[in-house]
Amino acid sequence: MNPEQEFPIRRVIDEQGQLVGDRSQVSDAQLKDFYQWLVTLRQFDQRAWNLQRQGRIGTYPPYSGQEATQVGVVAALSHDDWICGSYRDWAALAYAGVPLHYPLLNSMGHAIAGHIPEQVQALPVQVVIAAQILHAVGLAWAAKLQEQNRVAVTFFGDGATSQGDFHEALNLASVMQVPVIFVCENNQWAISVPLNRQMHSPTIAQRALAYNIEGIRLDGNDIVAVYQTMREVVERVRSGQGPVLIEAVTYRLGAHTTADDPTRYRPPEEDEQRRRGEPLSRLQNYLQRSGLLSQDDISSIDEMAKETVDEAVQTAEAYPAASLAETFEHVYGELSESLREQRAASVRGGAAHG
Ligand SMILES: Cc1ncc(C[n+]2csc(CCOP(=O)(O)OP(=O)(O)O)c2C)c(N)n1
Ligand SMILES: [Mg+2]
Repeated sequence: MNPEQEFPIRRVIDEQGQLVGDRSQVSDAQLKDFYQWLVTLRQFDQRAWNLQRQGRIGTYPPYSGQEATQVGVVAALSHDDWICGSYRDWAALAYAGVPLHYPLLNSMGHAIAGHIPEQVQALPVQVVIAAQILHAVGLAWAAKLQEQNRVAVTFFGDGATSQGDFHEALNLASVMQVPVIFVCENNQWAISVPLNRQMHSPTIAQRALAYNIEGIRLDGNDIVAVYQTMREVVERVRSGQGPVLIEAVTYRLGAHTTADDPTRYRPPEEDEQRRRGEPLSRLQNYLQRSGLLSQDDISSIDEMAKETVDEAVQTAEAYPAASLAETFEHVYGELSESLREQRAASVRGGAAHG
């Protein structure tokens, strides 16, 4: 078997922004809406990075480069479907309806960032690598037992596929035939560990074979490929045809988090080459080539995005500073003696971040 041939990368718009496939399942209006989202999310992510550098928020994990996968996947879901992601999936949550300022609150130490608004069917972001994959299987299984017409989607990284939780989740989902879609955001790196040191198999999609479920590999920087594939997959999974594993091949443009410096471990030539496929300029090139976006449109969308991001920052910064005592809430029903002592000490010590 040649896995790269068995699991070819699905692509509709290439790196230069040229149409190389069928885009009949996505309207011009939908594409322009995606573009606005991608611009806003990219600006937000860059602003969050700057805020951390200015000491206004704590550690932040940027998602730049992965917006097309996150937005394209969520766009194909219904409001009732579950979303279970990691710390890098705030773009997916924003598109699903979580207010844009939530990741800022999260990086400022506010527990409220873990409280997903009622109208959004999502779990709080998960930091324990791969844990959310099992949670998604549980939610999907529950939906099946309760005969709800819902699917669950879980996002996770390439590194997460080395965890036992990933394999347990795929096995259980396959045995119970639950309506879950596994979306691996293969951004090529697990902090400083490259993909080829993480696994010997050339693709992640081929792992579906071991569990006898469908595996699909697609260009995660091509929002049209992501959205159209997801629409097809959601329909099949919802109709009870079992789980699907999607490998979205993408790239983390920035650092792992604001605490990381990728220039210490990424070869510059490879970095340069991978960057060329990034999702925002690709979509912009395609829209411009097709006459769907003018220079004026680009400027006004940039301006609107800036206002939206400014507002999000103002909203987050209007919260009173988080107290370190909040750290002790929402984890244990009852605190142990030593945690009670730590909480008392933290209250004497002052605010959470600075
Ligand atoms: C169970 C567990 N082990 C280790 C870590 C430390 N850790 C945080 S992020 C990360 C790498 C994850 O890489 P990947 O799954 O590719 O996701 P990405 O950060 O690239 O989105 C590791 C090992 C953790 N958070 N949880
Ligand atoms: Mg990764």
